[in-house]
Amino acid sequence: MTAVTAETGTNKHGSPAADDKDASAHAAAFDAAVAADERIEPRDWMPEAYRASLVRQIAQHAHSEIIGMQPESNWITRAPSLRRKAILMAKVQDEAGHGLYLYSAAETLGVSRDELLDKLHSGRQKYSSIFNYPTLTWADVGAIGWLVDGAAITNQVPLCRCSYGPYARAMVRVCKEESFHQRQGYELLLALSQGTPEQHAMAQDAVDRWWWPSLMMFGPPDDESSHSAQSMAWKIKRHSNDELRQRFVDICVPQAEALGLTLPDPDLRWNEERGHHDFGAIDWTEFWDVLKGNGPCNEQRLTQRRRAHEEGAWVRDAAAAYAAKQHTNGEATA
Ligand code: FAQ
Repeated sequence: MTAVTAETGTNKHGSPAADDKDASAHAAAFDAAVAADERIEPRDWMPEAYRASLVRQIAQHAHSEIIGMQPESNWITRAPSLRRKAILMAKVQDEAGHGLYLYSAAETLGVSRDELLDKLHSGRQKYSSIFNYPTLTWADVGAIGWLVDGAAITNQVPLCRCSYGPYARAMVRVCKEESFHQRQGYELLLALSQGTPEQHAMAQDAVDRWWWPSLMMFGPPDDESSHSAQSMAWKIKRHSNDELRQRFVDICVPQAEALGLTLPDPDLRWNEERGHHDFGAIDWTEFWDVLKGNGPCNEQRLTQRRRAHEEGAWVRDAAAAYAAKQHTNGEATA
């Protein structure tokens, strides 16, 4: 979007500083840009509520990426081979990278990374419910790759067309990497499923435990989703929570068959009329309970995150001191 920019009278928070006429011109230009599928860029005028909603979603997404490193990193030291260990380390590092792209995208909206991390650590911002479940066996690494990364891709591919430019562009690279993650999980589960009876049982048990929480990743049902209607009108979201959840179920059913594993839902069946799979009722009480902090690992995840942040303080201080020194040296030689 280029018609109206920050130079014509907005501050970095996007609130119109000019008179009413200017404000309505800004709003009209914003609406026209969204309607025309143009991208909104950081220096463009945007409604304060649009900015706030993006900060909320991008921050939650970024937090999910870095908290999401914990369940899988739990298995790095116990990976069954050097090959599996190298793959898993690369995957967990990718998640850290995704967090960095996303915090950078949020920073373009006028919030600092420190502020966002502080909100995560004090429980004022959320991260995905899925990462509050434990990784009990090696097969969980495969189930996370197949189901959790699979759900993440289903949700994130449409975000590559999000109306906010920096978020949409970050998603392009994230989705490419998530595809690799999904495939490594699928391949890991396939190896286990075709292995010994004990390995097959371990793979099935992991799928049994991760299936329902993966469906919850898409958020509450549409009639309970407080942000969907507005986010879709602004083209932040392109599809509703239920639409994406259905798409994910339809993708997973044939993949589970190919894996030789069963999805733990007796009500799962093809509905010819709808052209989709019907599936059983999701336990939304469990979902809201996990969001309130009562999942099996909420406390552990946040405690570990706060500790990692405190223990990394010296690294951040050293990097800042080095950057300041480089800056001073640069000025001296200029
Ligand atoms: N967990 O009105 P809606 C990954 C909250 S990345 C926790 O429907 P919205 C990669 C929601 O924030 C996974 N909270 O909200 C990886 C809101 O609360 P608020 C993360 C949830 O935003 C793989 C309230 O419920 N992906 O996995 C959840 O329109 C493997 C009402 O909900 C993203 O963040 C939930 N599942 O739709 C990493 C993608 N669902 O803010 C490591 C971007 C909803 O009012 C290993 N985000 N809530 O207090 C989105 O697409 C959307 O934000 C949704 C939720 C679809 C998640």
